Amino acid sequence: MPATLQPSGFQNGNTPSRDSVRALFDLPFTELLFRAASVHREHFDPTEVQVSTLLSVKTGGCPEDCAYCPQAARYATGVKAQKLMTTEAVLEKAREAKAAGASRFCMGAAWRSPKDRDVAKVAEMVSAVKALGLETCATLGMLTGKQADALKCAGLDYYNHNLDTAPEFYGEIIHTREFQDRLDTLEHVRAAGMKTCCGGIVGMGESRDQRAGLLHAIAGLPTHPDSVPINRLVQVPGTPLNGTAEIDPFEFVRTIAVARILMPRSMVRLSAGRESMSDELQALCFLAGANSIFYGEKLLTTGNPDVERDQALFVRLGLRPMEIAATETTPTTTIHADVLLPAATPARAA
Ligand code: SAM
Ligand code: DTB
Ligand code: SF4
Repeated sequence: MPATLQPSGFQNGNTPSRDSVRALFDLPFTELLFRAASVHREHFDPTEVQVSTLLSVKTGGCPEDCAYCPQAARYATGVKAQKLMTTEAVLEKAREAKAAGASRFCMGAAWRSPKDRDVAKVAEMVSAVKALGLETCATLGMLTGKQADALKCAGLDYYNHNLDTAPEFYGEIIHTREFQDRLDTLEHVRAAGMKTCCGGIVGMGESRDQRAGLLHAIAGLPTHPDSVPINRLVQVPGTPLNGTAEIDPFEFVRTIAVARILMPRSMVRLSAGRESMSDELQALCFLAGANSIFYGEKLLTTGNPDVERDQALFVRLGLRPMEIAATETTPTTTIHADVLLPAATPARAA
């Protein structure tokens, strides 16, 4: 059976060629979706969606030039720079997220790379959030090996660092750090024993071949990332990518489906861009194998669907928030999905 026809997705160390990844993209839409949905069911309960909350703990003023990003200091986007939050202020937000039913709390900072003293402060936040019984995730830019070790010691479960786009398109989007720098940070995170969260952005004017190149690069990492966020570009006035032609929604769903097939055991996160997606498009993404979202009205600086809309969507689609696996946190702190939705919600419209 040719590689592209494997029914069970691809396992770690069995990365298909880039041509095979492209061939998956080129399948008839319904065929691709059927295969992705089948792979999804082999590894997950397709009615469960993991729910993370995101908080910008240090906003704006970033020296990098990522062409999509509202937080780059060089673009006039109206984002007001804010220094690193205090641990107490972060804890307050984490408590709210837990009460709203989130199982993972992700802290983002607009840094190229944190200073050691910044890492010490974030480490304190991580320990405090972890003590609430939440899984912890951070995205702080490039890390040295020692910084990764310090965060791991503090209890950081996941580190998010994206490849963002295909290696050959990368130079059109970011000039202030190399693709290889990203691979190096991911290596430090793996070596420290943390779980990796690594994905990218689509809708930046890349070709289908380049979307295949992004997923080929992510799936070809030494181990598949535990989480794979697929962001649809949020266009922000003032950034160079504002005004880019929007990606065809079916093409976006294809990207989710191919990610699911290539990385069958990873959490595939329907990440930035949901606010402007219809419920029908999101439903197709869940069918294609997405099983994680950011929940709450804000991402880092841009909008996300409001909580009521997401709750209604879960009810309409019969989806349930995934609980933290028993091994991920202390037994007394397992989050129950009922906080987010009424326990016996029927899978039909009200
Ligand atoms: N500064 C750190 C870094 O770049 O690694 C962490 C924060 S950065 C905002 C995290 C990720 O958010 C980026 O790698 C990118 O994939 C995503 N992102 C940023 N702006 C976005 C936008 N306008 N639309 C979609 N995704 C975006
Ligand atoms: C990721 O891949 N997407 C999230 C998270 N990792 C940190 C960030 C999305 C940011 C969208 C733009 C903003 O809100 O500033
Ligand atoms: Fe800075 Fe991260 Fe935004 Fe790039 S994506 S400009 S590194 S905050």
